[in-house]
Amino acid sequence: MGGDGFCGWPTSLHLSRNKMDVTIIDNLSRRNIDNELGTCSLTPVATIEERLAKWKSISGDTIQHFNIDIAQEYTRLAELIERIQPDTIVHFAEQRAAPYSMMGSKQKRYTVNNNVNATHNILCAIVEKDLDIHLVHLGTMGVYGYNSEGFSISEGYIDVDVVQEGKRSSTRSILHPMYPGSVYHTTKCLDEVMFYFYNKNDQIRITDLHQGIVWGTNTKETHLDPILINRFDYDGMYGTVLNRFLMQSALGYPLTIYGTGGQTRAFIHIENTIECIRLAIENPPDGDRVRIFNQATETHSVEELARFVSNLTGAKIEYLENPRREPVCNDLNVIADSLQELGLHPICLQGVLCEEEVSIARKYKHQCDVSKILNSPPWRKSPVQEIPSKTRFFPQKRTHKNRCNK
Ligand code: NAD
Ligand code: USQ
Repeated sequence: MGGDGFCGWPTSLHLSRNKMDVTIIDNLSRRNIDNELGTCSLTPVATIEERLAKWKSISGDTIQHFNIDIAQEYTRLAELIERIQPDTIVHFAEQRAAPYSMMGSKQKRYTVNNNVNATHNILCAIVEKDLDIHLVHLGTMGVYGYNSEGFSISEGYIDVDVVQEGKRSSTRSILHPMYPGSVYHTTKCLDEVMFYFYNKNDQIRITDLHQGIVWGTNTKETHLDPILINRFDYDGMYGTVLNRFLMQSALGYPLTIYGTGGQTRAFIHIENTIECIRLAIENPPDGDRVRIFNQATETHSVEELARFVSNLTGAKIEYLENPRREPVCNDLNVIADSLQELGLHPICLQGVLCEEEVSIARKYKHQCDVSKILNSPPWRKSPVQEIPSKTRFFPQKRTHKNRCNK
């Protein structure tokens, strides 16, 4: 579901190359949102028909595409799932831009209706058709909020002692508290609650991948032909921070730090994204509870990234008023061991990979509409206030093993 998008397209090719039969369901809404916003990918994205025909001619493998709005067309979705009876459904099909979800009430309502119904319709169809399907969902690190407050963010669950009337009960494992920072991130929290219920009630086997910010463009498979090239979003709605900085340096545009740049986030390269999804499919859970993996390989502050890119390319840095409501800085330590235990080989921030991105951006810079670089909406109508960060420090429990370049 969502196999025409930035993560879904290279994953579809990677799974197909790894001898899996892949079917894409995608209503091409991401392409339509580009039309609505007057934006487009920096790289020239071929039509889905051209993409799939090229893949067949190169690999000999057929990937079928069905244009179904999975949030609105429940019957078509359920019938197709029944017909195909897949072992696994990988679910990317949601509106994924936090800024777009904060544009106005139309986009807020679209994001909630689309994302919540998409996820619920898949769950409902699996139950109605009585199929044993492993659902792999692309969730986000943003469900946790980004402040680890001296602890490391665990993979989905935390152990708590409940104290009532002065008495401490036994330890319980509960879902990590949720602190979404946008309407989009809120829908990912709602997804988590639906997964919890359908796993408990119907024993659906679910893996929820809490993914950090994805960077990079091409993968081994999308490199095979220009028609297979992946999207490169650079605009202020869908472009994510590191890819934006790399594109900005290619254009000679200053690197746009919002606020202080003290916001720390988790990151993962697109090659690692597709590897993680394959590993999750090849190693399905038993279904005792929803399996949650943190899908990230490193953490960096926005300012660190800007300095890294600036040192590499000579780009200037500009500090802008932050359109978002977020703390001026935060401390983020993440546990992300499970996917490495399954065999993930982390790809961390490296000059050579960044230079590859810059050269893609240079090649296609004529496609850039500079007026779309700073089109992010403010999170609130009233002037944005900077939220002070919390300065509570606890002893560190575990350090982030995957952290590099920090
Ligand atoms: P994307 O917007 O490029 O791709 C999503 C795809 O889903 C699009 O092709 C879109 O047309 C399709 N889609 C959306 N709603 C649909 C519907 N109702 N019916 C059918 N198809 C629909 O996004 P992406 O960057 O590929 O992200 C994929 C998933 O990974 C999202 O769920 C996102 O929340 C998650 N994620 C992305 C990132 C990132 O940095 N890109 C990071 C963490 C998590
Ligand atoms: N930022 C800048 N300058 C920019 C763009 C962004 O300083 O030009 C800052 C933002 O203020 C924010 C940080 O960079 O503090 C990250 O912003 P982003 O746009 O790169 O990422 P975000 O909005 O968090 O969303 C992206 C994906 C989303 C995914 C999420 C993972 O679009 O689908 O869920 O990353 S995570 O951040 O871990 O929640």
